[in-house]
Amino acid sequence: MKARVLSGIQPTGSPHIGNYLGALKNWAKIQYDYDSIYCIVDLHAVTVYQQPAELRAKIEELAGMLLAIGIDPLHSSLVVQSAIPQHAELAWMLTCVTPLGWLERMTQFKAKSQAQETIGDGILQYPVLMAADILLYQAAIVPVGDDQSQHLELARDIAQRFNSLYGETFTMPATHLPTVGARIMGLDDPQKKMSKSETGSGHAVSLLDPPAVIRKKILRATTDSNPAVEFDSPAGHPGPGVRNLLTIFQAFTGWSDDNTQAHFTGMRYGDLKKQVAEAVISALEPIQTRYQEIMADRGFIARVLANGAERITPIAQDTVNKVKKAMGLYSDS
Ligand code: AQP
Repeated sequence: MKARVLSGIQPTGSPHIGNYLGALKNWAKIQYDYDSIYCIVDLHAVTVYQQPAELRAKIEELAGMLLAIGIDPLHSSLVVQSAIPQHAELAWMLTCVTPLGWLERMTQFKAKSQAQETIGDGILQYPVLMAADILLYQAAIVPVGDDQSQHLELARDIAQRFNSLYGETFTMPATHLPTVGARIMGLDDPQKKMSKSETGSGHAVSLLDPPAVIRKKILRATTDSNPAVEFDSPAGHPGPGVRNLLTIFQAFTGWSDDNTQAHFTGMRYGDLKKQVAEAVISALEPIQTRYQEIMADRGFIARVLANGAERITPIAQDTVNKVKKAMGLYSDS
């Protein structure tokens, strides 16, 4: 039997090259080697207010995008989190075994709670729901970007705590990061990770940006005062902005470190940016074409999501039954 993979993406904003290089590209790559479940995590999205009609539209668009980047519904189950009530059910049971201090320590919680005046309980509970997503399917491998590493550690801690309180119930999930591109930084600020919720127009390259917009965003990317690319210089070059551009280039082209260094050493930043932009444009072009084709058949997307949910609901129910039994909760199954 193949090991199970699970990962998720929020239907917020517009998916960007950070999402693609950190997670989605890996999803498509490993789907044939594992029993794969990919989830549009709309319950996570509503931890921050979402305009309802917009959220509804984004769920379908994101499903279209996941198919366009190569998720194959004959091999992977593509589902929407809220269509499978067992996610929320298990999240509650896991909440009850999770110490509050573990959640308050999460970097994402600290950052998000500082940014808002009133903070919803959902932001605090976010990683417990994520643990439920993973443990519900007894996933062994979770391909994510590096920003999710801390949440994955917490999912393992929660699983361990549950197992030690109530007996072996959950598979321990391992984090799977890409070798290049695990953390793509914002083009406007290379100290911040590229994120869908950042609204600055020069922050992220969306997977649907037309070539002219991609060129403009990358040509304006923040670099440093050096005129040209240097590696391992005493002054600390390449700086974070240039390093980010080189990472984007390598992740899209698959070039090795040696080839990249040999090719770019001494190149002026303007020329580096032009080459990075062209690499991004040519990688995104086939994805954008497929996306337009897929979005012309909304019935197909609905069928893929319904089939995915039908295929994996028995696995989710089986875990919930086990958990209820282990905890002594009432269950007639
Ligand atoms: N910058 C990134 N570099 C590499 N991987 C990334 N991921 C996200 N940003 C980067 C990975 O993409 C998957 C989906 O994550 P998400 O839906 O949480 O995306 P986001 O862009 O982080 O979305 P938001 O809405 O803007 O969230 P916040 O506000 O939390 O940043 C994950 O595997 C993630 O690791």
